[in-house]
This record gives sequence, structure tokens and C-alpha cells, in this order.
Amino acid sequence: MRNVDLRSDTLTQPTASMRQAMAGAEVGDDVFGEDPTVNRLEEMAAERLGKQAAVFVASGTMGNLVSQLAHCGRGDEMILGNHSHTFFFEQGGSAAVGGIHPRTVPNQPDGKLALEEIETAIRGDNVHLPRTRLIMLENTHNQCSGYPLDADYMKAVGEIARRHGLKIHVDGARIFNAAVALNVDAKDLAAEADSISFCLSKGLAAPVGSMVCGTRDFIKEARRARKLLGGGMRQAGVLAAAGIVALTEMVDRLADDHANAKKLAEGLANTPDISIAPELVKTNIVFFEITRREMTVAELVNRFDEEGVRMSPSGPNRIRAVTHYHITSEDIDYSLSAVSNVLK
Ligand code: TLP
Repeated sequence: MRNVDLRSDTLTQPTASMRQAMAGAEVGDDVFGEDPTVNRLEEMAAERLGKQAAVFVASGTMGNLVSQLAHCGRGDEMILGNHSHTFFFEQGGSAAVGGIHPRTVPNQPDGKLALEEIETAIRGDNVHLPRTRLIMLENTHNQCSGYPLDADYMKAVGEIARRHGLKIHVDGARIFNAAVALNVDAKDLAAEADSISFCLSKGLAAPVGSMVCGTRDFIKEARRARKLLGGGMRQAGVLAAAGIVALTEMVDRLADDHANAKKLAEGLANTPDISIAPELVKTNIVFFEITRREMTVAELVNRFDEEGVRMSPSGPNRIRAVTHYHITSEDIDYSLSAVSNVLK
């Protein structure tokens, strides 16, 4: 029996060349700014996203939180999608730690926030109201089938933000999946963002870490917020070394993950009792619904597991499968027949 683990791209293990780079990494105390490998990774990340500077943080959650803390003060409001990772899965850290008020706008099936809904959500100058400071977007959008937001949409949101004096933060945990899927440079997707975070530890297969990129002044603030959260790291070059390999060797191959996800989505679309919109699958995340109700999603996922295929329950009828570095095209064939067997 195979073991096909589709629960998340966070499951990826560091590659042999990452382990080698980690073992030989030159290090120093990064809180003093003296870790040459961290400094090199930060320069590389800033350059890749077309920003002045970057800071290495422990996780995507920390990247979003330090960005929110750097952009907003207590009582300020940020506009974000009702299905966004920050709103759903980050423990309300912006409110808990930063006193930042979240204002949700519905995510469209393709992860966008409708422009008119963003505009309507922006507060006017009135003593009763919190002040809107920030618009948050997610690219690719995890809960919206991993859909990538394109540069035209970013421009349209950028225009609104500038008109109202607001900042934009992009949770770009999977921004390189978006860039590869849209066949554009990640810089083009980040151009309108005042800040963007991305993860090294998801599809890019590094063991730990995310980057936050923005202007030099913004990164100075983000660095302070990172220290506040206890995220100042010391000889972090051993981790940054894997991040450098992730950026140099692991980006282009994301196209394979996208092809595998597409194959999975199309196969599931031809499987009885499954409902899926394969046209939304442009990157590495596949959501599908079970239309037969005699088994709960939790029971079904357990049955898939017994067949050697692991997926994540994601709501009452919804299941998530994510392709990544360790998943082959044969694994997708195997997964499709396992799903069919269970549903038979
Ligand atoms: N997403 C993870 C976990 O939530 C389980 C996953 O498996 O998809 N932004 C986005 C869009 C994310 O998908 C994630 C992680 C994060 C931020 C947070 O990153 P970490 O887990 O590094 O804090």
C-alpha cells in the first residue's frame, strides 16, 4: 500500500541540498543583524518580491501578525476576506495581541474581495467609527481552491487603497504558486502591496520560516514587532540556508504540483458522489464536496486513510487535498482509485 499524504504542503521535508546547505551554513547572532546567511536570505527575498528589505520570521502566522502590528495601532481596523487564513486560522492574533479590529468582506469563489465591497467597508471620518488602515489579501487563496490573484486585480485594489490612504498587506504564503500558475514574476503580483509575506516551509519545502518584505522603514517596524513576539532568533542561518535553497531550486518545480492537482481535480470530477469545480484549480489546492450523506466527512477521511491516502476534513461536506514535492503523478492515480473504492 502507498502512503500518499495530501493533508498539506507543509508536510514537505527538506531536500538533500537543503540539509547540506544547513550543515555548512555560516552563522552569527541575527538579533545583532550578524548572521550572514539570514542577511543573504533577506536580501534575496526582498529582491525576488521587488521590495527594499525583508525580515525572516518563524512562520506564516508570525509574518502576517508582525505586518499587521507594523501597519496598525490599537483600535484600527483592517479589511480582510471572510475565508482568509488570518481571519480563520490565526487565533485572532491581530485582535488578541494588537487590538486590531477585523472587518470582513465576503471572499468570492476565486479568493477576490469584490472591489465595491472593499470600498463600502472603508470607514468614513466619524467619531463613532474605528479608523480603517489596512486591506489584507491572500494570494494564493487557501480556502478558495488555492486560486491566484492576478496583477490586474492587485492594481484595482491598489488604486482604492491609494485613494483612501490605506496600506495593503498580502498574505502571500503561496505567492510563488501564484506566480508560476499565472506565468508572471512574483514581483508583478507584489507591486501594489506595501508588505507581503511568503512561506518557505510550504510548497518550497524548507523546514521552517517565512519572509516579510516591504520598505526599509516598514521592515524596521516589523523587526521590532517580531522581537516583541519573542521571534528574535540567534544563529538562524542554519534555517535560512534551507530558505536560500528553497528560493533558488524549488520555485519552478511548483508547476508539477499544479499539474498533479489538476489531474486530481479532473479525476474527482468524474467520480460519482463528488462535487468539485475543477476550473478553480489553478495551483496545488483541491477542495471537493461529498454529495452522499450516509458517511460523515470525518468517517470518509478515515476510510481514505485506511487505503493509504490522507486528506483533511474541511467543513461538514468538504475535504481538502494539497499536492507537493513528495507527490507524484502515480500517487494521484492511486489516490483516485482509493477514493472510488471507498465511495463504491
Ligand atoms: N496554512 C496551513 C495551516 O493552516 C494548516 C495549511 O495547511 O494550509 N497563510 C496561509 C494562506 C496559509 O495557508 C497558512 C498555513 C498560513 C498563512 C500560516 O502559516 P504557518 O502555518 O507557517 O503559520
